[in-house]
Amino acid sequence: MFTRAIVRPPAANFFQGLSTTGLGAPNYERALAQHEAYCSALELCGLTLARLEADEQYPDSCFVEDAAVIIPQVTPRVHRDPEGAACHAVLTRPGAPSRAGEVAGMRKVLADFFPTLSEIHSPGTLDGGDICEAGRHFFIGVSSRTNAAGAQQLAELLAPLGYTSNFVDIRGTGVPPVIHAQDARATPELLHLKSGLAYLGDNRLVVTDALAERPEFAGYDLIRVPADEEYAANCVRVNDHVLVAAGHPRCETKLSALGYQTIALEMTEFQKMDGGLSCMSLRF
Ligand code: CIR
Repeated sequence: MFTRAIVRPPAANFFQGLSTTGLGAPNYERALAQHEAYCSALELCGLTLARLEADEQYPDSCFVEDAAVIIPQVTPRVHRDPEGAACHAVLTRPGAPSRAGEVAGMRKVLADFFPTLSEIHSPGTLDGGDICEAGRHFFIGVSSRTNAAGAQQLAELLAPLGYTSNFVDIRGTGVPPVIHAQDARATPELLHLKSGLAYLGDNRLVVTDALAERPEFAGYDLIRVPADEEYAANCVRVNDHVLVAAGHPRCETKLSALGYQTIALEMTEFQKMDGGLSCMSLRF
């Protein structure tokens, strides 16, 4: 069970963030409204939010997930939160130079919750969006943002905490080189591993077609998102609910049919900036 989440709204210069989608500039007012609805959904799922101030210095800083990785406790030797959430936190070293400075702000916030923080060091780079926890196992995406050194450092932090891990190289992996009406992207490559993958618990992974055949995911029950609903692969299980991007009805229907209570959230403005549901919060 998650009890908390850290969130940060987009700043007025959100449109200056990184984007490969070719979907145009985000509308700021609409982005704020979508972010607020996202926060309300997390609260509905039972989470207490730490709401950070918008930060104009870093136009991508609303994507808080990329600056840290939270590792739930599986052994008794890590910190136990007074409210019962027990985790270990790792500060990342984002692969995009324009985002490197986001970690300093995250360090301050996480210090309120975690007495000690681990971190990824040079030459490693790692974005939280490449890290997919699946029970006692972590999939670590190697991407244009997360390099082999960063992936290796995280694997070495995970092992003594009781987690296995493996690397999933997603460079060159993505949607087929066609422009879908809804999910137009200027590049066929997945930005992050979780752009195409989500773990729902119960040995279930939500995957795009591009990842479905990968040997790393053999042995899991795969929920394949329809080819024209690829963006919805980045859904998030939060306690008794699954957050899913609105406008992907077949994916939502598949999840409902499996018994999940879905909450559909408008994400159009964040999608324009390559962001998905998971990257807008750090949950623990
Ligand atoms: C970036 O390119 O870094 C941002 N515009 C989007 C980051 C999205 N984060 C994520 O998927 N974890």
